[in-house]
Amino acid sequence: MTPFAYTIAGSEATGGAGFQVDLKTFHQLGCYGMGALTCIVSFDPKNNWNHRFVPVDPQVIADQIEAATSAQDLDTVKIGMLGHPDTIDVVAKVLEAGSFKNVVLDPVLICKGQEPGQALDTDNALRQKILPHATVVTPNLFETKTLSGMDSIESVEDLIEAAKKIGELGPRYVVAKGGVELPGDDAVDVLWDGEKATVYSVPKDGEERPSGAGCTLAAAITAELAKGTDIVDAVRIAKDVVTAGIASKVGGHTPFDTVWQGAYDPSAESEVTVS
Ligand code: PXL
Repeated sequence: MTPFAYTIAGSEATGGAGFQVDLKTFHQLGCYGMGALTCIVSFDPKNNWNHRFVPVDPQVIADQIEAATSAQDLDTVKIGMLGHPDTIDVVAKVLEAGSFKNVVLDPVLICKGQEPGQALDTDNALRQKILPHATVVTPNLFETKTLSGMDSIESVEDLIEAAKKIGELGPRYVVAKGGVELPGDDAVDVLWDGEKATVYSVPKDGEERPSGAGCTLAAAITAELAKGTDIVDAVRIAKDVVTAGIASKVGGHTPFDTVWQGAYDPSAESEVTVS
C-alpha cells in the first residue's frame, strides 16, 4: 500500500522551503503527500527578499486537518513553520489527541519580518506545547543552542551534549544539525536516542547554506518513518537526499540557492559516513 506522509507547515512562495519542499520530498521518497497550510510566506524582492508573513486562520487550519485525517489513516506527521501562538494552540490540541505515532518537529524558531515580541511568544509556545509531543526534533545549530541553553557549540562533542539536553525536554529522538556553521571539513548531524549518539558525516559542499535543506531533511525523515524505516536509517537516507539536493542546487534571481529534491537517487550508494 502507498505510504501516506503528512505535513503541517507554511507555504514559501518561491518553492524553496516549507510546504512545497515537504511535498516534493515525500513524492521523491515514494510517499503520497498531504498537508495543512499554517501560514503564507512571500519573500519581498523589493525589500532584500525579507519575509512577508500571513498566518492562516486557526479554524481553517483545524478544518484542513479534519479533512485530511478523515480522508486517510495518518500515523506520521511533520510539523514545520507554525509562526503564531494561535496556530500552536490548534496544532497542540491535535497532537494531544495522540493519533500520530511519529511526530517529526522541525523547530522553526525565527521568521524574519515578524514582530520580535510575537516571535518570542511563538518560540516559547513551541517549546512548551509542541516539543513535548515530538517523536523526532531536528534543530539547526542556532535552534540547538537556543533549545539546549548552551552558549557555544564548537565541536561534535558539544553537539552531542546539546542533543542530550534537548532530549530531556521530551522528544524521543533529537537530530541536531551542525551544518556549515559547525567548524570542520564535514557537515555533521547527531542523532541522540536517549542512550547513544549516532554521528552522520559528509564533506561540506561550499560554505553557504542553501534554502530548504532543513525542511528537506525533516520531510525525508518523515517519509522514511511513514514507510516503516527505523530511525538510524531514516536519518542517513534523509542526509543522502539533502546531500544530493545540495550538489544539484537550483539558482535564481534570489540571493540564495535552493535544494533540489529530485536529484536523489535511491539506488545510488550512500555518501554518508555513520559512526
Ligand atoms: O526554512 C524554514 C522555513 C520553513 N517554512 C517556511 C519558510 C521558511 C524559511 O523561509 O518560509 C514557510
